[in-house]
Amino acid sequence: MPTPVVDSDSLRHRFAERFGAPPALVVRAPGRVNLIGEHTDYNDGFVLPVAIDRAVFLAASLRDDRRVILHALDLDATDEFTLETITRAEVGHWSNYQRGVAAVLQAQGYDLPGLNVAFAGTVPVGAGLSSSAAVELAIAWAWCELGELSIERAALALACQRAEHEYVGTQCGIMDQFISALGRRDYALLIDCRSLDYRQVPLPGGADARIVVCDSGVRRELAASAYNERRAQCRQAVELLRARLPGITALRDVTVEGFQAHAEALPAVIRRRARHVITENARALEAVAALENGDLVRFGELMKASHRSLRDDYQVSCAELDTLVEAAWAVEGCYGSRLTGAGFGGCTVSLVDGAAVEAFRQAVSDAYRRKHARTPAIYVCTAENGVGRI
Ligand code: NG1
Repeated sequence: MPTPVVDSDSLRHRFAERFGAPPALVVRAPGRVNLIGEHTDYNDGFVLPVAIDRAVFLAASLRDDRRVILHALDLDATDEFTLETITRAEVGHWSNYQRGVAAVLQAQGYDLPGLNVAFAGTVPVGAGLSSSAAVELAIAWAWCELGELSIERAALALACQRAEHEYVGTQCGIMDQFISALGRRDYALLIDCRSLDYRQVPLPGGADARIVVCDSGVRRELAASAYNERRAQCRQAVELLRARLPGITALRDVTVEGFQAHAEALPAVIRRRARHVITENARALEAVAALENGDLVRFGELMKASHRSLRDDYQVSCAELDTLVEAAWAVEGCYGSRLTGAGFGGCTVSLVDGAAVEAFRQAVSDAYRRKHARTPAIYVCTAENGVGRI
């Protein structure tokens, strides 16, 4: 394996080794963790992600032709394409992210220069911390700066989402690209996934509470098919509820009270799926109010309720995630904990008093080792700015 690149100095050095001169710029694009609002984005609902201090770092300089030379340092792999006619690499190839971003920006009328690029990252791949969006935003930002393009951050996020739909083939929501573009140090981002309105929500200081991510190490084989099945069940719930609640177009439009009045119209499984989404939207909004009032205890309770709902109603948890979450709940100084991302593996997110972090790390690791004979990777995260030059 190549030596990992973990900071911008080593990246500059590796770029110069590769291309014979230092880069013109280095870009950092963060991964993310979602604090609450799970499986709500594709139901036009609310999410509350944070950009974290694990990121993709990308070094670039201009070329005087229209080629794009890409070096993926973590993979020790090189690829290139021409901006004259952008083609897709084979399905699953890492360069489809950069190809897709280039193709979408050019289709939007932007004139892109050729680039030499080297990149590496500290976002674990496939853990649900959104390394894909970080890769997209990093290259998009390099084109903005070196090509002197003036594109608003929200528009850049939308272009990257389109690249992922059209070039990578993942029908993702807008949460990941939005937070990688619009994150702000010490803030979470409330996103209305229907209107795309957003609001920065201040987080408590690090001594008061830390965001701790625990990676179960379980990769999410089941996730893709189950994810599509959940999406279909949500659409079915909307169809059935529309007979009683004319005018609704997504579960976002149904209040908790409206749901309770009409829940019996739904078959049992669909009812549980809908109940998760509808109550999760309410929890996400209440969680924002709790943060704004400095009420971390209430915020933590809402995280716990979110996990129970994901486990029992949406049925996207697994034994490993439940172990991590229940061990976290038992730690004094842990406000709350829940699975984050699509589920079936990946990570949990916890809010932990700054003074309790070491005890938390110990207790959760011990419980996980006892029950599943493996050690979870634990990241104590800070909330960071969105994509930008460093
Ligand atoms: P993760 O599991 O973090 O990739 C997925 C979706 C999100 C959202 C969550 C569930 C992709 C790329 N992302 O996140 O848009 O729907 O599940 O809240 O599919």
